[in-house]
Amino acid sequence: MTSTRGGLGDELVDIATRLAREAGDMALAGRKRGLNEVSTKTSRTDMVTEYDKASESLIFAGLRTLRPLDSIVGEEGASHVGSNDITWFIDPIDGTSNFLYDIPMWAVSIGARENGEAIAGAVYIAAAGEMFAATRGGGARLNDSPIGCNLDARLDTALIATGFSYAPESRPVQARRVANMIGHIRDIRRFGAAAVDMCYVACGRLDGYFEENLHEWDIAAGDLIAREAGCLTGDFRGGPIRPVETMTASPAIFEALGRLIVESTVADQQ
Ligand code: 2AM
Ligand code: CA
Repeated sequence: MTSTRGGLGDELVDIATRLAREAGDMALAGRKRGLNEVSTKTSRTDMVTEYDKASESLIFAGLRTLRPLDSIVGEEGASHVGSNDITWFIDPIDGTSNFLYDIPMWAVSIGARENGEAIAGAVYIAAAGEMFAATRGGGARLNDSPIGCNLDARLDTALIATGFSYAPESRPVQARRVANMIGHIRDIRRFGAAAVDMCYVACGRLDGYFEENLHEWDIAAGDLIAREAGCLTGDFRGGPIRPVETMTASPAIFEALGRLIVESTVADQQ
């Protein structure tokens, strides 16, 4: 049977949710038993565990079996160059520091793009049993119920999440920016998992989120889920979302939040 455009999104989101749940439940069970292998990647605080690798292997194997012609890019190195126009982006554990410290704010994130445009995505917060999912044009869901962002947000009462880079030299600049912003909003949250933050904006648990220096696999699923929930996503100055500069917010505060971020940013004084 030839899939229609909508049909393809449904097929891909079914695969994404199934594999995200399987991988997340496996990692959660493993975390409860304890970790044996913990090492660092790009900096002394950028961590990887055996479950980042096991989760990615499980998802990669599933995608290769179910979607043999698709391309695959994974954070831990999984890679396949396919022969059609679908590419999958896997973050096998988003929020690895939380996973390491046994804080429940981590997720498996799987997003699919067709010719570069998001078509399906799933973010599974295993410790909470929460599956966020979306298809292009089909809306966003949390555990099969439709979700929407907080359309009544105001900047001066907005709850905003952010993250700080793993690169030590970027962190003081980012911290000063937050210090400058914090008197103009309700408060700041720093949960430590980009995909979770984007899904939280999507379901109205946050009013906005911004972060720098991410990667495609961090945002591929969360961006679609947020947009399908009625959020706007982009960079800080009204351009398209980019992993190096990511903002997700209720349309009611999107522009004002971008302005506040830009105005609050002061270059490193050293
Ligand atoms: P990870 O847990 O998969 O590494 C933390 O601020 C969030 O940003 C997490 O989602 C983390 O993903 C992600 N992240 C990805 N690259 C990052 C980087 N270079 N610096 C900081 N956080 C990064
Ligand atoms: Ca990760």
